[in-house]
Amino acid sequence: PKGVPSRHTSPISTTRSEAMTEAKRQAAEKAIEYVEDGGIVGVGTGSTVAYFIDALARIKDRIAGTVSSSEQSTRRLREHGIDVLDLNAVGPLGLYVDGADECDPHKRLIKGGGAALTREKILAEASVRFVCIVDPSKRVDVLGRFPLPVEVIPMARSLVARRIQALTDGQPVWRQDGDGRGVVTDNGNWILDVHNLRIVDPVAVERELNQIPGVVSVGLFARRPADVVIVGGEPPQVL
Ligand code: ABF
Repeated sequence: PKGVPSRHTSPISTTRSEAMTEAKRQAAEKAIEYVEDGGIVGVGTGSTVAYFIDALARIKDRIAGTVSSSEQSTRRLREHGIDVLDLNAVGPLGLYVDGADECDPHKRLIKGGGAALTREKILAEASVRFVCIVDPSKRVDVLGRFPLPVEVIPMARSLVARRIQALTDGQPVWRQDGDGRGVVTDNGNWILDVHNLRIVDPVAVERELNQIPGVVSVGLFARRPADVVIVGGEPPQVL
């Protein structure tokens, strides 16, 4: 009957989250084009990267292995029978693929929503080409609406929080789980999420916060931004 949407309703009727999920998958699939035969692929963390890992599994015989940014990604890679190697054994990476929480027009990122920022930043530093895969909701003009994750040595949590309040307009909040315990990273550290920042100079803020004793890493990828940003969609947009 006219006007009554059938079961196969048009894309317009999908919910926003379904559209974002589809966009994550589209971006992840597009990133496979950057995988070189015989290469070792750096693999990030998060739900968008999970789609990339699943796509990588289809071509795992074409690569020499991966280096992982988290125990979470390592588990998923190994479930697919994909080799996970030690960064110290492989040297520079030709390609690193990872998600982000926010991406500005200069390909500078906020990352760390998945608590894996430190190893992600190590792999980004080790890679020749960092390809960031995002859904459209991650694109912003100015970084900071997403609270900026900062990994800290547990004993220094309060000191670092005070220094951040002195240095910025931000409000640092200790990331805790449902039981009120601090979320512990793969490196055994805690995380402060800094709210209410408007980061117009991400390189300067990254440098300033990195200096504070007790800070392990800052979830700003600005000194070393992404090289390529793939935004999911039909077709995916390559920036
Ligand atoms: C990881 O994945 C984090 O750095 C980033 O916060 C998160 C993005 O999550 P998702 O892809 O699930 O949106 O890279």
